[in-house]
Amino acid sequence: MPSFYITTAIDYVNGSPHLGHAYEKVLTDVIARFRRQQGDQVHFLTGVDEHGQKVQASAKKRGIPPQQFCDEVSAEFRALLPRLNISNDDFIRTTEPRHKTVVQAVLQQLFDKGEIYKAEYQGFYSTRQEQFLQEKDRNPDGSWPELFGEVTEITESNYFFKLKHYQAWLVDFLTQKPDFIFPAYRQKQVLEFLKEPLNDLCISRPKERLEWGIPMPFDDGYVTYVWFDALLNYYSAVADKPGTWPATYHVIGKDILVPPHAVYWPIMLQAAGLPLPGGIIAHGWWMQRGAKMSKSTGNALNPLDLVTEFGTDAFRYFLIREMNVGQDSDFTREQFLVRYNSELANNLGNLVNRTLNMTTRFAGGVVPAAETTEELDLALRALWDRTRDEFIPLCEGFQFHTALERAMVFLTETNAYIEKRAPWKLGKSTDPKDQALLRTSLATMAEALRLAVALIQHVTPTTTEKINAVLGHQPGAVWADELVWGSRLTGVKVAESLVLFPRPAPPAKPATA
Ligand code: ME8
Repeated sequence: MPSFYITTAIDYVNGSPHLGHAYEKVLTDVIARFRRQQGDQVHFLTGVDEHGQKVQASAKKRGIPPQQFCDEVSAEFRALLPRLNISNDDFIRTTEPRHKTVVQAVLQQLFDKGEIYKAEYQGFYSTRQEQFLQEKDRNPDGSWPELFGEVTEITESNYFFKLKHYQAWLVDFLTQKPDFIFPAYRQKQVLEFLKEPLNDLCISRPKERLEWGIPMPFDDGYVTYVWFDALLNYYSAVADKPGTWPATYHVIGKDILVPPHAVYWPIMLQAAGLPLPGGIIAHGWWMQRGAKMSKSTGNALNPLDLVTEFGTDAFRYFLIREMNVGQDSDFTREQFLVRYNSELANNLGNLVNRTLNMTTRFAGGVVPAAETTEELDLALRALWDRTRDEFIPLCEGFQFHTALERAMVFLTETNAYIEKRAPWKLGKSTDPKDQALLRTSLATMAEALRLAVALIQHVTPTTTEKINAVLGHQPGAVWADELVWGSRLTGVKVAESLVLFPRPAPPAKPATA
């Protein structure tokens, strides 16, 4: 079995999870489920980033020790996963001993090899971004961009990692492997960034300034810079699982691509003599009215509210259908409702209702065998073959939004087939030809429904399961076999009804005085 190791970014625990965090988990889960059903041996890791200034400050604000603060907020992040039906195999916290041990071992190894040195640093520091700034980071008017929050000038001794030494190697690596970063235009941006000379990376923080971190193994007066610590989670989580490293893909947001994932991380691995990951998938941002949704801006939506109102699968479906991986999307409730009503309730929900109702009404609830193959039937089968043959490569190329659009077209056409055949009219006729056509249409709609929900099962796993159950269908182990138009349901007894995607309650009217 080919092994496939996929990770999400690990979330800072300085606030509650929001829609952006939920999206990244769902996207990674959709890829993981897709690969599992393709027969890969998948290992899926997610987790939380618990060290650093921001977490220390948030704990202080709450007046509790940082570990207690992390325990509370991490539990909230972990609890989100089952609500989103995330199929992760592991969940890592950077305060766990298994992680700290590996971080310290890697630091010691790099120190012993001479890849880390001590030097005096004088310059500007952003606490919000936990990074040292350079003159080129200033706005044209000389001020510091908002993003950096409060910027202070400091002088201190620190440990530095020899990033500069690996710059030429990294450029060469990225040039040789043009598909390392998805989407491809982001890889070009990384190469642009690498046209400027790199500075060595300051990877320590003196304990007087930051206590909440992993102590440097060779100098107790310092803790490790949060990014150096955090990036290593991908490796530390599987250090005891032979054959798992390297990761096949890291899924992250575009804000943490350059420099952490596209520059620091490959260089850290190369310096430590570890294999590089297969690739990085950098998704875009969920926005609200043009601004990035984030904890600090205060415009973040709580994903649990939408899951509670519409159900897990509708939420997953919307995120994957709406966003073109790599680009940004504005989140609006109106757009959510449009897709919910037209694609899930009308297209899919109607096909389910019609199939169950008509099979019950005209065939005693047992799916008949198809008897005729007229042009209408052949056209729908041909559309199915095209849909499946396009859908799979689209998913392999992370074009899930277009893949789902193709699945929706197939559902729309299946509903159109039913309209044209009008089984309710055929049911009134005693002509044997009409009766044969009726049986064919019932067989066709049931088969089309079975196929469509098998196709999208990595996006809507629970819905697919529910529909298979009412169709009396037990899917086989090989996904590809499930996608072949056959007569899989002939003679099967179906349920009478299934409520899926109910109409949302209208918003409560404001109380009048
Ligand atoms: O960056 N839309 O943590 P984080 C889409 N701890 N994705 C978003 C988003 C939005 N509006 N806002 C955030 C960190 N994200 C570090 C990562 S990895 C070794 C360390 C994504 O909690 C963001 O791009 O700020 C990132 O991939 C993830 O959520 C965690 O963000």
